[in-house]
Amino acid sequence: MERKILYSAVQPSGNLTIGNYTGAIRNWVRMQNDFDCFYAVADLHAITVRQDPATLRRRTLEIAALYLACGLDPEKCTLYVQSHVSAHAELCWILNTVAYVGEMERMTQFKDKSQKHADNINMGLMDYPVLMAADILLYQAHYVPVGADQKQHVEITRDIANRFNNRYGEAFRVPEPYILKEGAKIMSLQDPSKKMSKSDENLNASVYLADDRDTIIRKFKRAVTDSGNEVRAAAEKPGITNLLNIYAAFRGCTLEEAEREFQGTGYGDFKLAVGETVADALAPVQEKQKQLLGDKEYLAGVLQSGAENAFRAARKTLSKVCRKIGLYRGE
Ligand code: ATP
Ligand code: LTN
Repeated sequence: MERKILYSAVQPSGNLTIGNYTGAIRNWVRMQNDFDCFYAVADLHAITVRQDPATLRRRTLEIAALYLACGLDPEKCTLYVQSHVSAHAELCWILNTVAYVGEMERMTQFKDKSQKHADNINMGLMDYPVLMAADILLYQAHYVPVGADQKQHVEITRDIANRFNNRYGEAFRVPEPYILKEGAKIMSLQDPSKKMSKSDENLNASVYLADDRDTIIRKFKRAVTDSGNEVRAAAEKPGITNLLNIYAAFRGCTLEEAEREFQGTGYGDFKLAVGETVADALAPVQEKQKQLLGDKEYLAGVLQSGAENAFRAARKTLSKVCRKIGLYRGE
């Protein structure tokens, strides 16, 4: 039986947080045995906000190393850098002709980022979801494992695919988002009404995968909670609920199991337990990433064969699309 296809990516727009890990990468690792997986470092997406070139270059490699350190196996899945496969930008251009300005302006992420980067509302920022649609549709993906914040972008990808298929004939599979409940939306430790984000200026708001043990424990100790003293998940306790979610995601248990475990525990001890759990889980990943970054040749090799693999798959879709829309390719 043909294996189903999975596509996902993370942008090298900052240091990865535990949200990126629990919402995305951790699930990618679990799925690599059962699906045909393509995982990219989305550098073309990252430049929609201003990036320092040297930092972007370094981060791209660091994230690739992190993918491997988290357990992605290049023998089982295709790992590559988005800009190494030019078909992404080519298909994006074509899809731009079926995507509407109005629907792009309505995207939550576009609205948030336009506010945050008011001095740089560039065309790429608005076009971001179309490039993401190109990423996914090029590989005929069945599923897109992402955190909850990206659901809207997968939905617009479905709309674009359907619109194209209706107008020009079947060219794309219509993908589905794949969002796991535990860890799909980790909130900021300083403002639990806001998603934890790698580009948050407040360094205490996010726990980075690269943070050392003491830093992790300190950040959890300082996490904003409420004035009560009961460790349980509830709408009026967003800080504690977030910490319970993080704990459940890292322990691989359910929220209810986490609540039961901490019944009667004080906030201080609970926060320490969450910090220690996260630090314990990240230590081996950090060690492995360091080791991998010491072997740049190996990493470059993995990314090169990944890009070749991706290109072979992407080329098929792109030729089909060019044919369907009438781009002259010889008789
Ligand atoms: P930025 O702050 O630069 O927008 P980000 O931290 O939101 O970055 P992305 O590169 O946009 O990260 O997201 C990569 C993946 O991680 C996506 O699948 C996204 O849904 C997931 N993700 C990001 N933040 C969280 C979070 N707080 N909780 C769960 N998943 C998350
Ligand atoms: N926009 C995504 C990153 C991303 C992505 C993709 C995710 C770029 N291309 C394709 C899934 C599929 C984000 O997480 N911010």
